[in-house]
Amino acid sequence: MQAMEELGYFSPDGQSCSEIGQWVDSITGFSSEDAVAPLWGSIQVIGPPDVYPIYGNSELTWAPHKNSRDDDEYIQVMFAEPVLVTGVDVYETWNSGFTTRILAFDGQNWVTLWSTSTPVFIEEVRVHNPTLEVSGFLTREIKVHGDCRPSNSSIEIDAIQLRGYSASCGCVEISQWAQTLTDFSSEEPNTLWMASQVLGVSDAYPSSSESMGKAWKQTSSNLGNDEYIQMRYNNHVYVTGVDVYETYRPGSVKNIDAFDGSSWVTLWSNPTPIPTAETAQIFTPVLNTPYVYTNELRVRVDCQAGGVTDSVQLDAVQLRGYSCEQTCELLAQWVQSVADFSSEVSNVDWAATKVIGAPNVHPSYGDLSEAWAQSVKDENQYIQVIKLH
Ligand SMILES: [Ca+2]
Ligand SMILES: [Ca+2]
Repeated sequence: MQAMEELGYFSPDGQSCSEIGQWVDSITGFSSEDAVAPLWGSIQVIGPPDVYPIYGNSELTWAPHKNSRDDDEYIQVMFAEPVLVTGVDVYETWNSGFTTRILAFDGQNWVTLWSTSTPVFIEEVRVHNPTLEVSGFLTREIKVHGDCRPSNSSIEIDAIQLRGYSASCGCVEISQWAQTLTDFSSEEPNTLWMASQVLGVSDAYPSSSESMGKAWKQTSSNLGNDEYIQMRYNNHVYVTGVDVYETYRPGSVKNIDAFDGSSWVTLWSNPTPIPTAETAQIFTPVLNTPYVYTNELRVRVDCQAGGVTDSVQLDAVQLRGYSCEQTCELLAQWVQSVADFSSEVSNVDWAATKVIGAPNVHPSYGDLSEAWAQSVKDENQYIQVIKLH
């Protein structure tokens, strides 16, 4: 029997949460990189450490260009999943001690998690994981700044780990309907089938026969294999899902793309879609690339799918994900009840039930009856507790 259950964090719906660690997934920027990159290039920080715990000059690390070894070199990295950040580990493997700032992108701004004005020179490997000044907000992008002056030489980072709790632990997924059109390939001249019919809450599904005036339809005189509609939403989110309300020729969607602020990223694709026999469906594919931070989607459809040329009708497109503007909160809990214990002084004073709820002895120290104490003084005393969830 386990003596004591660890006090953990919980999501609003009671899901138990534990901290997860991720290695770098991709590079989004850097001040400079070595002249012989990819050796000593920025991509060398992708993935788990491959130099650490060895201390020494290695081409399997990122190093700034030798003509640019100044006081403010940086590397900017992306991780696969946004987390409620709790820690960052910088693997310094040559001329260590150089890290001056660690920042995280919160969806709108770069937030300083930690900084120092006094970098040092340490001639041994260092995993730099300082206590953060700010933590607990949603991020998947980190920037690490270093100063080459303490060693007056190259600085080298082998890997970077982002630690934190999954967004699902503290945040509530939000759903949104499209607000504005930003582009489309064609629309039926008849105003009842205009592209704008895809905006707003679904008003045709599950009917396919009543979509007129409620769904987007392409120009019937020129139906291509890559028709598209592009729309914007009110809130930026880390995408977790897209629901396409198809009300005629469902199964014709070939791509769902998201604009990440600089380029279009494919969330899901199927180059050869086959329309189904269904007359209407809500298409919710498992995304190949989730968590893109976006407020703009593009849905591409194949009007020649399955060897038949016909228009496709889309009623609405819902975007789901985690928003940085919402409140995300990790809940810690006090014990709700006691399931078992080895012994107690009495069932009143020093009872096992005294561990229930918030502390009422702490910060005092002493032999006080509002705490659990044992009647048997041996080497194997325990208490087993139950939390709210
Ligand atoms: Ca490396
Ligand atoms: Ca509609």
